[in-house]
Amino acid sequence: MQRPLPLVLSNARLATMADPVSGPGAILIEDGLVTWVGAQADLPTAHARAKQRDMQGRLITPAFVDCHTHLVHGGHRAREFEMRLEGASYEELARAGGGIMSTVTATRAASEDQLLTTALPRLDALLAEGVSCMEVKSGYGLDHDTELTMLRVARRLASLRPVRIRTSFLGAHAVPKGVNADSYIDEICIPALRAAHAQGLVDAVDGFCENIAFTPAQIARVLDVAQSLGLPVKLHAEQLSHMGGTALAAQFGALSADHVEYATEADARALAAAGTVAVLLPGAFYAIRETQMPPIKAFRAHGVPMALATDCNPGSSPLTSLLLAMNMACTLFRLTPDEALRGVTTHAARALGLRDTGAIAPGLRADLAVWNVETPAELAYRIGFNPLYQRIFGGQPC
Ligand code: DI6
Ligand code: FE
Repeated sequence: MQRPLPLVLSNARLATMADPVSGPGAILIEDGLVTWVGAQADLPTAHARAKQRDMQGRLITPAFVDCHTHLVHGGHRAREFEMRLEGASYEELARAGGGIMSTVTATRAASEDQLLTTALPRLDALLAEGVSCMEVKSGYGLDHDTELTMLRVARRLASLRPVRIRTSFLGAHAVPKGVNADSYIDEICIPALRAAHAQGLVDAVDGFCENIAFTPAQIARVLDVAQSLGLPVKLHAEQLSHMGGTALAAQFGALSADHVEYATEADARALAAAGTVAVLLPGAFYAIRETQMPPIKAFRAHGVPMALATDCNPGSSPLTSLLLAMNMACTLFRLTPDEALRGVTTHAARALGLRDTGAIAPGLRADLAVWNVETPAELAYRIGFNPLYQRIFGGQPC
């Protein structure tokens, strides 16, 4: 195969998330990687003859990373949306057998191809906003075969679109009806995890530590197995109540603790010490009309990196826009637009354990987003408007 020629993106504004570049900037791309970035005037003359594309002053950021999604699932829950508007709470619906379990029924009933076909428009919506990499969880199968099917579908998405997919096994998402939670963990969840791992389907292991799902002790059994398999872990922690999931995540050196509305100052300290990212999911906060704010000030004070994601799922966050998640994080959680941008780039990559993306720097993948905006803050400021000019994936404009 012919090697693509080196490409220079010139005359751009740059939000690198690494070394700042002021004034018109340039990026040199070779073999899918960024090999030089800096002020236009400093571009080494050796590269001045490479193919140039004038960005006409547009803003270039790292491509976005959506580090928490349940993109693959059967059906929808519009009826539950109506019931919540009539006064039912998310927790009440879950306890009455709706919620996650209703999506489990729909996911089990769908074929592998149907799951793929219905996930694609959601994926396309994210790509249209400059996403280059995303995480996709299982967790709506809760049986051996359907959990593996979901992960296979997630892998197949990356062969159909220019995107990187990281999978998380979320067998410990809900307790199936009529099953004892401990038996479910030992007899279904852990064997399914081992089988999925043996088939190369798992990049990380997740769990839902919550009063409507699993206790820290039950989740710890799954995380022990993950560790023995050499897999990184992450957790849905402190979303609806304080259960100790954040401390557990820190204890396991998790990549991330996600939701964390009910996390405390002590939890923030533990995350900081463990180097665990706090993933904020303002779409879920908004959709279930949560009022408990994640402890943003404590995260800042203790230097906990904050990522932002869509939590795209059919129940608590039917959201397929990272731009809107950024706006919500600023308006609802009082993040600064800079924090929001870092949250969908550098910190999101870190929440997935990826070191080769999430910033624009020599040696990193040339996964970039080119925007028709003047300043980075404009990305978080608009509501429901997509200013993407072009997405660049592994050096290829697409
Ligand atoms: N927390 C969430 O927000 C999603 N899963 C979880 O553990 C929601 C899942 C759903 O409602 O279908
Ligand atoms: Fe989630």
